[in-house]
Amino acid sequence: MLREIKAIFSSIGYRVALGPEVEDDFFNFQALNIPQGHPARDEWDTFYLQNSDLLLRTHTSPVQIRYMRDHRPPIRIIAPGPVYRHEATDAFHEAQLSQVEGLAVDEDIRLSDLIGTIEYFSRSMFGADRRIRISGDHFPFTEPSIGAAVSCGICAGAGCRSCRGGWLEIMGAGMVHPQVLRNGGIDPDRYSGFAFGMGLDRIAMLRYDIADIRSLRESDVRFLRQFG
Ligand code: 2U9
Repeated sequence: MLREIKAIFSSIGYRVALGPEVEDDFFNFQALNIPQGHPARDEWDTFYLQNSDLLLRTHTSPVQIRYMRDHRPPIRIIAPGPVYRHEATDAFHEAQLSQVEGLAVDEDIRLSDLIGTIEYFSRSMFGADRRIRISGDHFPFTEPSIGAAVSCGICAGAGCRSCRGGWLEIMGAGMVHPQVLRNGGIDPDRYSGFAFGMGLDRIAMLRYDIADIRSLRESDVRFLRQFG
């Protein structure tokens, strides 16, 4: 999955950026408009290292904060890697998951650029016959924030047993909040940017019709054989 996602984004000028899995409070939370004591922290509960300011990152966004501090725009990067959540395991959730986030910062970047990028990604990943649906959402680090869904490959958006409403959520995204740009050392009066995030497991589940996320890590040969 990651190899394909990298190929799709590298075809439109993105580079891969990596960073530490053990992060500090500033890069994982504060720089992303999630101050200490803010209720938004409940959504990204994680594992904390004792007697320190360190934690297991809950998203790869800190990689992009670090990248902005080290590079001048134009910026086009994807940041893949493992992230962690303090979460009970079920058919859709695991305490460790793989994420891919993306960031583009330049002069005159706007929401239509983000939507075009999502459409290009979705057509490349799921096929040119699939449509995308954009809706409003909320994240502390983007304003405005959106959710993107792809039309169901089985019923083409009409609604069926496998998708329920006809649409399957593929990612969250939005325009980078001006304060988050500032936290990355970038002047929001000159530059703007968009960011997006997706769970690799979820993309794999949609692409290969996998019903239970745990199948991806069980190493059951009966499951693995379908991938050749
Ligand atoms: C910077 C600024 C903004 C990244 C974003 C999302 C929306 C999002 C989730 C999708 C499924 C995580 O794996 S998931 O649970 N992500 O909805 N992520 S915008 O925003 C950024 C990143 C970096 C500097």
